[in-house]
Amino acid sequence: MILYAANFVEEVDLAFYVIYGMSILLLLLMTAFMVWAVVKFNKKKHPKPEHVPDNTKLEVTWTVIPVILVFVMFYYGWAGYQPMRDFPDQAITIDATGRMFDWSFKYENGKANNELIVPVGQNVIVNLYSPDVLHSLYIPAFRLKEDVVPGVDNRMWFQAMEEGTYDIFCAEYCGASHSYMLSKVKVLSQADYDAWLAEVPDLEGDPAAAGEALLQQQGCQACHSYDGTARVGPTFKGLWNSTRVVVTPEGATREVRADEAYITAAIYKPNDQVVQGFNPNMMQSYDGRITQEQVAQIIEYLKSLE
Ligand SMILES: [Cu+2]
Repeated sequence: MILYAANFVEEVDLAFYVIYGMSILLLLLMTAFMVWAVVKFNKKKHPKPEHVPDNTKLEVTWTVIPVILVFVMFYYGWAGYQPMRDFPDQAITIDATGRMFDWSFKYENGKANNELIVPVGQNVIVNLYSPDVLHSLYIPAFRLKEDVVPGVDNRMWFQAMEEGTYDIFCAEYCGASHSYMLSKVKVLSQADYDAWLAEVPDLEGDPAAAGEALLQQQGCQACHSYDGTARVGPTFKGLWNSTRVVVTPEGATREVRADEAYITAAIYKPNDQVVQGFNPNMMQSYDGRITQEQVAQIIEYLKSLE
């Protein structure tokens, strides 16, 4: 028995193989016919043009057969697609937000994560939101791809059938770091999922750990590494208290120290001072998404990164 990662895989694959099989068959038949025609109607054998009379039977045949083939393809395509748009009444609902350039997933109990954690064998509805540009949530192993459009309430659903970890891509070109807009679906057993969902880390009294969790949740690592490599934005490693040359929107450069004021400004008004060598306007303001208190937690975590 073949094991499928999710409920739609079997039908989507069937539609694919039906169309693929027909394409191969048609390719072979047409190529064979062309070769036969080249030999049969060779100019040496037929030096003068000859009148070829109508053949109604032949014309009807080559119209009706392709029409039937196209409808067969349509049938399998529709049979695979229709259930994806037929949403179940009973389902876990997760809000997914795609933004330049990361994914975040919010659960009914308020828990947020930058990976999609789901239980095996349960219906999951994923609401899709984008605050900025077009993205597309693509889970190849589940044969699912749905556009994430600003201002449009789109959604997808699935039922994972195999525990494991699967890739998530953004399948709609959304900017310079589109190809870094990666995440994972983790399919857990029901018990592991329940435990994961209920687990709210107690970060009270540990601002650095709270800051780290927040950066994780917001997907900051998509653009800012922890290990010194430059991505779309500068690395977090060694950032705290370092001296940096920044460029203002007017093009002036100046030297600043990465202190509290600088980091706060970098989160709330990221484009007012862009580190030299990095492209401006790559980051949106996190004003309204990260509180002052959370900025302080992030700063505590950055201090620990030296
Ligand atoms: Cu994207």
